Amino acid sequence: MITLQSDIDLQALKADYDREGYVVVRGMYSPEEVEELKAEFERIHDELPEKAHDDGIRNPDDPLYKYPRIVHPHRYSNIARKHMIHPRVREVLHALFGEEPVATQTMYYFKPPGARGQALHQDNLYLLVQPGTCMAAWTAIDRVDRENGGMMVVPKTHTGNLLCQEKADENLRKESFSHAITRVPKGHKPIDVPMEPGDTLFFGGSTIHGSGPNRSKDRFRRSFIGHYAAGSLEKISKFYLPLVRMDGTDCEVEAAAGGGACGNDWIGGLH
Ligand SMILES: O=C(O)CCC(=O)C(=O)O
Repeated sequence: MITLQSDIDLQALKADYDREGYVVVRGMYSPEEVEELKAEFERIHDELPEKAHDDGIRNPDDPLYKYPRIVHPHRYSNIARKHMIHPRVREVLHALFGEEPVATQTMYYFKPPGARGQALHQDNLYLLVQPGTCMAAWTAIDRVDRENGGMMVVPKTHTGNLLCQEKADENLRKESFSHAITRVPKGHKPIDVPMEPGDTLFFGGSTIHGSGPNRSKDRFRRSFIGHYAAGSLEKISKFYLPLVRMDGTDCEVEAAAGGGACGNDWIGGLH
């Protein structure tokens, strides 16, 4: 049982999420918290190059070679862990899941000018949360919009199945570092989600989402991302274990076969 203490209208938020499959909470993280995250990930980038996630990028001229994404920083950074289990994030997730959540993953994307985006996909294809699905809390560290590769979501896809992905062709690979794409179902359309620093976008594990390239000359598109599941989950892909309860303690559930880091090739998902 958690005590609700924020000014967020959780009922309205849940109604929006249930209808659209995503919802944005403005000012979820304070300017000081955003600065703390930014500084911590600059430190990790500068001092702990071994923590870079290997997306197979070997071209030194690729902006993502210089600024690879960071995966699972909550396993060694107290600051990442603290913000993963942020009390306001917990409140919102509790309302959206209808029960106490658990944290499954953190990531940080620097996405410098010129960097490729991540093709449209559904997260639970990788996390394999069962029963139910996962939920992302995607927080803007910079102002994000279409120019610098802000997030896109496809509304009303959250109640759909996990769809087979297609292998990305050469053209798509120029725009996306991930090598597979989920095609937008008939009658649906991706929309941009412009955000200010500290805003958090919540979206479900079936909600189709992704981002285009950062076409700006000089604007990073940094983001801190947490993935979560309802606390009553029974299985998740092994890559995400151990999970973290919202009081900061680790917990284990059964490992589901397959899955892996979002954006990595997952052969089981490629048809
Ligand atoms: O930040 C992005 O461009 C994509 C992030 C994403 O797809 C995710 O967090 O699941």
